[in-house]
Amino acid sequence: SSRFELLDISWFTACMEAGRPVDSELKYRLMDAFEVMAENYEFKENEIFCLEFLRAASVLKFLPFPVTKMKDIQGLPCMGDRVRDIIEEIIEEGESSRAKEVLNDERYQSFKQFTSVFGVGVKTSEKWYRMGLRTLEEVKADNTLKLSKMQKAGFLYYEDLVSCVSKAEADAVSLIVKNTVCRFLPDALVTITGGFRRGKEIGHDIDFLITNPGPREDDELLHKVVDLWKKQGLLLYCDMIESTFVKEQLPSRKVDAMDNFQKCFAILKLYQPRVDNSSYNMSKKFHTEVKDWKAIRVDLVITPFEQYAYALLGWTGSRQFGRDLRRYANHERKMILDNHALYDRRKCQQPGIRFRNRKGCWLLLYQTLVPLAGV
Ligand code: 8DG
Ligand code: MN
Ligand code: MN
Repeated sequence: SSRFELLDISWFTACMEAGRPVDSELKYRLMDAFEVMAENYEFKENEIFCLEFLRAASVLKFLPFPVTKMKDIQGLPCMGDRVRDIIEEIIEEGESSRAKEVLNDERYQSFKQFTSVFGVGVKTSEKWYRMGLRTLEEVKADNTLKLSKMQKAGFLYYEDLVSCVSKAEADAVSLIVKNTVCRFLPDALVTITGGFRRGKEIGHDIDFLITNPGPREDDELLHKVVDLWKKQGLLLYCDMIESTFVKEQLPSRKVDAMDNFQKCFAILKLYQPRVDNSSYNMSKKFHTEVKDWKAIRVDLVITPFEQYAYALLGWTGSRQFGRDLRRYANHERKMILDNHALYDRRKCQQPGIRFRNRKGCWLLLYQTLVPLAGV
């Protein structure tokens, strides 16, 4: 039923409180199959089917009991027909023919390779695939392609960027970020967000949220930080996004909306002591240089202090949790949550006005939305 399409937070919380999720071989096999299916739908830009499998994977992940038969998933939310078919097949046959088909699919394999490059998304992959390109080697060999600055960096530091960031590396970068920020704003709060704040051991990047609790604000802070790293030779790439937040602006109703904070998507050079002495000695012998650093993707986001709590919630993720939280706020609490504030729709003096946005989607416009208290 449609009631179950919403992730019921109380049900979810009950599962979390019931203890650690119970893992079983079969559950991992199911989650892996769902993730492959979701990814393939993402590559086909079918957001609805993609989300269906992502939600199903999230539900299984925190299920406090193992799944061994169809009866185990009875009454669970987010188990639509497409999902159930795969569960049934995996329970009976041990694997999913559909997921296997996807894994062997040429288009899926190419998109998987292409999107592993920083700066390459589904749109670019589609373009390359249509041009007949199938592997990253073929892309690299094609010098008619116009790569963006971001994609060039993506290829240049490819090996480092696909190898995951460890917790130790995150801590090392965290020190660098804190030291640099505090040079310019001594009282600034610098917090790791993203996967590492959720307790993950590895990540694809490191996310930071920066705010200043004091009266002082510095619109130039992020520029100063980045400029210093440039001078120190630590900045390998930087894409600065200026803030587009307007106080009177109405919140975005899109479930997947990004925010309007000033931010920087960067690649930093993290110097690492070499553990492996043999290559060092070899290099001394042959007078070649040994690379003693690793390229690391870093996201820096800066927020006004009153919006810090909402930014922290949003940037902590996961993406799926954020989506569900916003859906819950909207449908069950009649509120609107985004990375800037929480708004109560019932406190509106005037009813919302329906209008179509540029993409032709219906939106509700509230003229008198007042954000609830911030930090
Ligand atoms: P990972 O890096 O370990 O792979 O996982 P992650 O840390 O959860 O993912 P992320 O892509 O680094 O994003 C961190 C969270 O921030 C994610 O759950 C969604 C949220 N988020 C926003 N705004 C934006 C945005 O503009 N871009 C991205 N990439 N994420 C955003 O709230
Ligand atoms: Mn991250
Ligand atoms: Mn990130």
